[in-house]
Amino acid sequence: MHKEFRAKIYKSGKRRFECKLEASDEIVQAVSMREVLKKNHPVVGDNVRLMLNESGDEIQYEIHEVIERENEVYRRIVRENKKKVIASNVDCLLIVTSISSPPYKPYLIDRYLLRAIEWEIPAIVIFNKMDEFDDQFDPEFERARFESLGARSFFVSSTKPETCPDFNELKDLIQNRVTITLGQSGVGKSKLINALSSGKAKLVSGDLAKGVNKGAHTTTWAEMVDCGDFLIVDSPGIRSLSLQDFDQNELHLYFPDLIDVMESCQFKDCRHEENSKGCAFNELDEDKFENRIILDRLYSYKKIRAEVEAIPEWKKG
Ligand SMILES: Nc1nc2c(ncn2[C@@H]2O[C@H](COP(=O)(O)OP(=O)(O)OP(=O)(O)O)[C@@H](O)[C@H]2O)c(=O)[nH]1
Ligand SMILES: [Mg+2]
Ligand SMILES: [Zn+2]
Repeated sequence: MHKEFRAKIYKSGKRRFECKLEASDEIVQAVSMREVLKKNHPVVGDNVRLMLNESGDEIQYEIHEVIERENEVYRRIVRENKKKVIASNVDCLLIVTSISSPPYKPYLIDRYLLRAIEWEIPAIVIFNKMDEFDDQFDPEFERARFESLGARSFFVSSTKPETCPDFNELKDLIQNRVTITLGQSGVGKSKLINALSSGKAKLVSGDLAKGVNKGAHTTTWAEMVDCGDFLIVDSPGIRSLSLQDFDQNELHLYFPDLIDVMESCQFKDCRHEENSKGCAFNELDEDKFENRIILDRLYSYKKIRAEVEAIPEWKKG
């Protein structure tokens, strides 16, 4: 006899999956039918149809179908030239960065924000480790950089959340939603989830590798963390975020904050290089705060453009 259930994937493995049953909130282990694995390997966040197979002595839950995904959070594996889905059906991305160590990398955040636009998932930038703040870091500038793109940002300390006014506001914002933390190893993704969950989650976090200011890749699998009123997917640190599949002719569409200046440039097919006299970007008054942001973002755009231009067409698939 077969009984049917709806469930959500909390942890995904090669063939075994941890799922939460929709009707009872019970966590169960399930195996996936081979046809399902071939078509769409289930990932964290997937809603699935399970059957309880009670034939013979064995009683087991089997995944018979992955319900169509609303969205996918993925990265490109350069070596294999394919995409690897990390999670699905998320309402919001928490792009986490540290302002101390590992050092803050604005251009890496820009890359995540490109994907956020592509996936059509709202993104929030989390500046973590504010307890280690020094004036090398300019919060006002960095926040404004992402604001012009429509991404909100929060300044927090995951080790001392009670000291940051932004913390409760962030918590309010993610109520009743499914979010995912993304970012380099060691920026404090797991620690942040523990802090946001008010003690419900006890994820392991790891010290930075000695002397090199790099994370130790403590989290190795994505997993759904139940924080009571909201769900957060903790994900493993990503070393670098490949954008090799982007089309160089469409890249500007992912920089909505630059479009106005780009369109006002009098030169057709302008590459907005520093030495092109009369280019709209070179006419900007650099003393103005907002122009400094635009020029910094232009720098980021040109860096990524050079990178995608160097990728042969056949590798973009
Ligand atoms: N000072 C300070 N340290 C922090 C903060 N948040 C995290 N850390 C420390 O940073 C280190 C890395 O934290 P994790 O939570 O493991 O970082 P992660 O992003 O989950 O790293 P991976 O799982 O490797 O991707 C740990 O030693 C944490 O205690 C913070 O707000 N302030
Ligand atoms: Mg972690
Ligand atoms: Zn120009």
